[in-house]
Amino acid sequence: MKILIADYIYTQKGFISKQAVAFTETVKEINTLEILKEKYPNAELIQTEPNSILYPGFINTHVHLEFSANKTSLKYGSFMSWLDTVIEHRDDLMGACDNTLMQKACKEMLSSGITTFGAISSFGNELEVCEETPQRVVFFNELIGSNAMYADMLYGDFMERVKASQNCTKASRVTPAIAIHSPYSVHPIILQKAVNVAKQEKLPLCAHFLESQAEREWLSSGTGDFEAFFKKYFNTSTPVTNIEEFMHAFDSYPTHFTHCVQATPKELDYLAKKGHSIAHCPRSNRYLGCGRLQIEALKLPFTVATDGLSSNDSLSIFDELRATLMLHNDIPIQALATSLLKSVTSDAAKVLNLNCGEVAVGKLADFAVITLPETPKREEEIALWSILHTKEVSHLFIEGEKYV
Ligand code: MCF
Ligand code: FE
Repeated sequence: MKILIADYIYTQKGFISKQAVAFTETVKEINTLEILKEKYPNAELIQTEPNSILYPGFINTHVHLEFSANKTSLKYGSFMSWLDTVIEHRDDLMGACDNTLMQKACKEMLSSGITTFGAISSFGNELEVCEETPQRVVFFNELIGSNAMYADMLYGDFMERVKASQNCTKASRVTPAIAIHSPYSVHPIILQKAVNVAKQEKLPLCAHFLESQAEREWLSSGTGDFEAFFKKYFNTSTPVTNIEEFMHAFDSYPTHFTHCVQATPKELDYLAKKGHSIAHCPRSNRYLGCGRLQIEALKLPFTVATDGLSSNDSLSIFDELRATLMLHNDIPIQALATSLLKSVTSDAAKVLNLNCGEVAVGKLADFAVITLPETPKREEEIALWSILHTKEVSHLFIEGEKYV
């Protein structure tokens, strides 16, 4: 048993003070230090620095580790130029992305307090790293392939990767999962097969959806920048699906849709009605010229996620939260800070169906302790000060084990 003492604990009821947490792999009790010491006299005491706040470990629901080698290869500014450079540099970037680089990416996430991440995997290259990293990993095997001629082969390869991720060692914290790349890149027949697998085997499911204006135009009318792209690389001139058909493919299974920047209010309402959620990647959207997701109007749960280094400059969840505050400059800042912390803790855990994301009895003891540079003058501002002042966490626990 361990007992952790911090000035504040972030809970569903707000920040509480003068309390400590007793835990093993899970949280056993939250009470005053005196009572906990009396009840668990042999427990190891962990006294954190003054002005520390205990948070549940942060959850980054969407990252592409395989693209960690990108620094200046991919062109930012507009989605289509970015995609062209993905095609151009993909092999080089994959070749340069060895285990050491991906371990560095995991470490960067860990230092910023991320105890769980959703890894979108195109080839399965990062499975070994994800098995070895201390973090909980929801391993999203990506299905991609719009050409009916190759669909069966691509689906076969995809299922092999799904199986490999289902056979991870018990010691690892990997959960197998499925990612549908996007409506423009996945043939509806294999899409439906993959959704059925997710449903039957109860695997978390995600999909990039309505990220760019070009995607919207291609899916609605077969025109725009994607027309030349598909002509050039695939010698086709018609989209394999449309927005409505794609959305309906997920009707019977809650899915985590990434981006949705270009979705209409009606489409967002539809997603909400079907119990789906959104991964909001503000820096990725900004860097790829995709626009701003109107989070103030959402009626469905959303998470804030970094996306990969393919469309970002860091994998720090606090860098992402600070950027989110800047992008949504019309939303009152204190309320926004509070809702963003929820989006990367309890809301994200619900989306990924994990028993973490809250400091509460019975939850997994995944914690991130942050330390403010001085005593917060007003309690209602702790959420904002936490986001603004944190570069690295001061302690981090996963399932009760200390890693930072
Ligand atoms: O989320 C961003 C932007 N949207 C789509 N795909 C990706 C992102 N970052 C990496 N990707 C990957 C995706 O998984 O890039 C490839 C896929 O394997 C693009 S499709 C040619
Ligand atoms: Fe992505």
